[in-house]
Amino acid sequence: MDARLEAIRDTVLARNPGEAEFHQAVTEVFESLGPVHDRHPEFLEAAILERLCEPERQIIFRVPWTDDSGRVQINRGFRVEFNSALGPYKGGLRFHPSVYLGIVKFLGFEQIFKNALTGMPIGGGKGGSDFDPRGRSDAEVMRFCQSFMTELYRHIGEYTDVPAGDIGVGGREIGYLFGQYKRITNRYESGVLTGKGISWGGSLVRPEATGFGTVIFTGEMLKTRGSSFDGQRVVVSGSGNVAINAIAKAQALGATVVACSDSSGYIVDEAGIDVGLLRRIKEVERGRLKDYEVRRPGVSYVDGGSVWDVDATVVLPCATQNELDGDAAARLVRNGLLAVGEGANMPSTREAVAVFQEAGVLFAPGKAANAGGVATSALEMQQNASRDSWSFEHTEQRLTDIMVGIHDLCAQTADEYGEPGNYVLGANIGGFVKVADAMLAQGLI
Ligand code: NDP
Ligand code: 2IT
Repeated sequence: MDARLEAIRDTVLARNPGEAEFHQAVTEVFESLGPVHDRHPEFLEAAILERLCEPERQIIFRVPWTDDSGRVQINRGFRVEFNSALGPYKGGLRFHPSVYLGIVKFLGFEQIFKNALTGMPIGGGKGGSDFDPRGRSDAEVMRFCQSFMTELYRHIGEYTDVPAGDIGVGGREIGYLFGQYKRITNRYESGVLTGKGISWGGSLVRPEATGFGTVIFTGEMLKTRGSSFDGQRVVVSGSGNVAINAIAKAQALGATVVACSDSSGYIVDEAGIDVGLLRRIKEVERGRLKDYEVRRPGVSYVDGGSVWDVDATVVLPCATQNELDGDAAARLVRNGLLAVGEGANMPSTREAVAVFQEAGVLFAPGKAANAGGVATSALEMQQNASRDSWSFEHTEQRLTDIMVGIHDLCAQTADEYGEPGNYVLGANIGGFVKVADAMLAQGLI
């Protein structure tokens, strides 16, 4: 890392002790930014990096609620409003027992650059709670969401901060959150949340957008090597919103997705995953992946273990951070891997990224490859602002154009900085320059 940036990075780490994921995300971005600071010494003089690493506002709050047996439960809520140089804070809410400030800050930090790459007018933010929705009834989830929003409402708004979903937060949770916001504020303010239901202000394609976008971006990378998804053998991790829609799109483009996972294990379905069945189990029944094996002959379910033990030419990690390490990367490379598209945020460890890049594998970092979700959230905000709703075809075309645009920006930026094919460098510099320019123009913010 550039020595000037390393000194700033070390200060950031010391000021934010115990936040391992935030440290990792900052380090990974700083590793790309030396050459930009050679060209733009004004960014250093204006302390852009120091400012970028300090969130504009961090909110931590108590979320008390009552479970179905009448017992009082207490969770912790977070919203980190990281950067508003390009637009209102924008980013999802994650409900998962692992959530703490370091996770929310890593996600919020990544979101700044991701949102900049989309070219849409959105700043970066993220939030969530250590609430675990697994095994909770709809009524419990509703009471939790109502309590969460009873504090959050005063910090958000269509021009201020616009949350959406992430792990553990989908259409059901956004519905409960929106209902409570409307009730407290007495405003039908559609643009305050995205990922809404289609009959009450949501956008077509938003549920599919992250997974579809990841496949579109990865397809553009494959095209640079004269290849495509057609005929690829694909492994996807996770079996949630992003994973399911990535599987659907990859197979629509002619690939065979042979495996996917949840936190308990993985399935191998050599015939290609039956997306209809997977959707029914995960989205309708809220079941586990193990249920898939019972319903489809010839499928094997592996309890525990790593889905990265299954060979593939393309892998799409779509579960969570640091789920693919250096050893798994080396194994995949030995067995003929061509490309990686990160649907999740920071799923590959820094060691894994190094293995992929050294082997010449096409590697799309999450902040570029999974930006289709937030980009379509921005399209949802556009439809809300104009009280309009667009067709599936029109919205999907907009998503495709945005993903191709992000791919080309990353590729061109990598070329411009003398590292053709380095999408990590392209994404980090491409996103950073937009935010840094806006911060310079807006004075000391
Ligand atoms: P979901 O909650 O719909 O699905 C998450 C999936 O990942 C589940 O299969 C879950 O398994 C698995 N998973 C979660 N945590 C772990 C863990 N600690 N270890 C192993 N598996 C785990 O979330 P999404 O699909 O929305 O999100 C997946 C990833 O994509 C996240 O990294 C998220 O930040 C990122 N992302 C999401 C966007 C969106 O629009 N939703 C946009 C951009 C990125 P289990 O059910 O067993 O917990
Ligand atoms: O990580 C992400 O980009 C998301 N979870 C989606 C955020 C959004 O505001 O749609």
